[in-house]
Amino acid sequence: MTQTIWTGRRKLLRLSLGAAAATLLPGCRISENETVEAALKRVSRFNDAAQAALFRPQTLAPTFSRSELTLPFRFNAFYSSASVPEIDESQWRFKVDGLVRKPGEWTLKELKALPPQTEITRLVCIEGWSAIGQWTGVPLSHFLALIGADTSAKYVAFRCADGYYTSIDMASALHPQTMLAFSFNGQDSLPDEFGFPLRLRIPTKLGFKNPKHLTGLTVSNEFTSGYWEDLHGYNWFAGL
Ligand SMILES: Nc1nc2c(c(=O)[nH]1)N[C@H]1C(S)=C(S)[C@@H](COP(=O)(O)O)O[C@H]1N2
Ligand SMILES: [Mo]
Repeated sequence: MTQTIWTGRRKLLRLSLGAAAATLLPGCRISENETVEAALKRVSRFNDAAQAALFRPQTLAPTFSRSELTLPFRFNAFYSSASVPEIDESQWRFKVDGLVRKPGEWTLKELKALPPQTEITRLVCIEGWSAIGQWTGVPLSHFLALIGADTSAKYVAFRCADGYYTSIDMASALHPQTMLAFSFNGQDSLPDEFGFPLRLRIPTKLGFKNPKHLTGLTVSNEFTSGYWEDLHGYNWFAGL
């Protein structure tokens, strides 16, 4: 649950809150009936709340110029690049449900017809590497407005064609740089390995919060976690 120590006030504050969670929270003593794992999960959820409280909705992640693009870009998934799903665009739909006034399905063509935004940002993987890329897509805040999402709901959860899943807090979903990306480095579409046909691009969070090959989203007040969060106990908020 402890974050890497970076420079910057927010990061240090976050670290100290994490430490406070471990040592000072009255309810944080591990009882005989609780496994260490369950206790750590509880501390990590406290850390989620601390990060959410410290999140500044208008503070932008750094952006870069075309000359700074990482070429070739780096692939990562819970499988090798040989096993990347091949998705047939004619069959693919993006399904939206949950606390939205207009649940339904979107084709890639419909999504690409929405006013796009382009950003060159850094994707930071928890495994210790980062890469700079250019993504184009529809700002998630705009898309949520279009589907009549209840933006007072707590979470937006995403599901993917390869079984991957994760969810994010609403404040991060509404951040101006958060987008449903459908193109990469100026190409017409996302390359297969980088998430065709649609991925979440959220430069204020770690790479594993950027699901590829999206098939749908759910707006909800119920907490659902994510693939790596469930499997390896990665911190759910995962802010940068
Ligand atoms: N559908 C899906 N999305 C995913 C993953 C995955 O395995 N499946 N891996 C995540 C991880 S851990 C990272 S670091 C980034 C990597 O994205 P990239 O291949 O564009 O570098 O995708 C994220 N999104
Ligand atoms: Mo990652």
